[in-house]
Amino acid sequence: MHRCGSVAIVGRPNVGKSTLLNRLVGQKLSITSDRPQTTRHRIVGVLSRDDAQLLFLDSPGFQTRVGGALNRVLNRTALQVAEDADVTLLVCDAQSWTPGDEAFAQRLTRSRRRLLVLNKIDEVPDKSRLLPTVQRLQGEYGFDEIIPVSARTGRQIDTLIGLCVQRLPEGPRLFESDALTDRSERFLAAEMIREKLFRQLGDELPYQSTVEIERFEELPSLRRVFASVLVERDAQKGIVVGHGGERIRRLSTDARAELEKLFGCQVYLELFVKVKSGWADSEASLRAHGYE
Ligand SMILES: Nc1nc2c(ncn2[C@@H]2O[C@H](COP(=O)(O)OP(=O)(O)OP(=O)(O)O)[C@@H](O)[C@H]2O)c(=O)[nH]1
Ligand SMILES: [Mg+2]
Repeated sequence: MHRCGSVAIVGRPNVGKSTLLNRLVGQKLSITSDRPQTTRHRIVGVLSRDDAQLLFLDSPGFQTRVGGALNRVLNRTALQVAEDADVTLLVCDAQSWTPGDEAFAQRLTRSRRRLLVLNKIDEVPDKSRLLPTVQRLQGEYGFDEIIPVSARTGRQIDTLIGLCVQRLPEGPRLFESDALTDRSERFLAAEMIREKLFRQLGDELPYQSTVEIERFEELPSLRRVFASVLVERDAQKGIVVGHGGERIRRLSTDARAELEKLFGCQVYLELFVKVKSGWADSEASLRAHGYE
């Protein structure tokens, strides 16, 4: 028998959803950082085994603290991912169940086969401390299963995969068995550059900064990538460029290394910084920039 289906990975920002996706498929596909809402798009990670094909769906962190069009679109994507999937993994931080987790869990009533994933157990020295939380949440929300894992170390990841497989419908695979994702190299390139931007600039970076690929050339053993970092105001341009261009050079070097690993070939990368204000102010404009 062969099973195939989708597994949504949802939860509030920063709990480790994207790190978990990467661990589940064994390949860095989705970008990660300490900044909330690092993930902005639904992204599929494919795991093919002899008995099953799992389509893991990473999603933006759900939060109601920040307003605006971008946040609205991100929250909608998160809810949609959770509703459409065969199995839903609600991820939280094993250290604490917060009002943010609570708010999101209450909106998941329509999702099928909900499992609660307590992530980051590598940070919990005394695992027995988790027990009361597990019992309370089980009682309140009736999760199918509650499973503690560490996306960082890989602890319990195989068990989690097993629990997902059991819950998938029977069916043939939907992707080739060597496929990794539904996203193009061009999309992944923009994402990896955005990851370096988020990681290196941290709180200095305005919420709405993004990366756009201007040109992407695929040659036999080389990719040529021309990309722009979009910022809202002139003053922010300087922050990204850095003193004597030092920052943007480092961004470019780090992003290029990441892309060479991902594509398995040489990458030529040219990065620019552009001021484009208001691109994230309306849902129409967000759609034009690839947001669903
Ligand atoms: N110690 C520890 N840290 C983790 C683990 N998983 C993720 N992290 C860290 O938690 C931070 C957030 O991880 P992400 O995977 O980007 O979290 P996310 O839920 O995808 O965040 P958003 O996309 O912003 O919603 C990063 O600094 C990760 O390295 C884990 O199992 N253990
Ligand atoms: Mg993420």
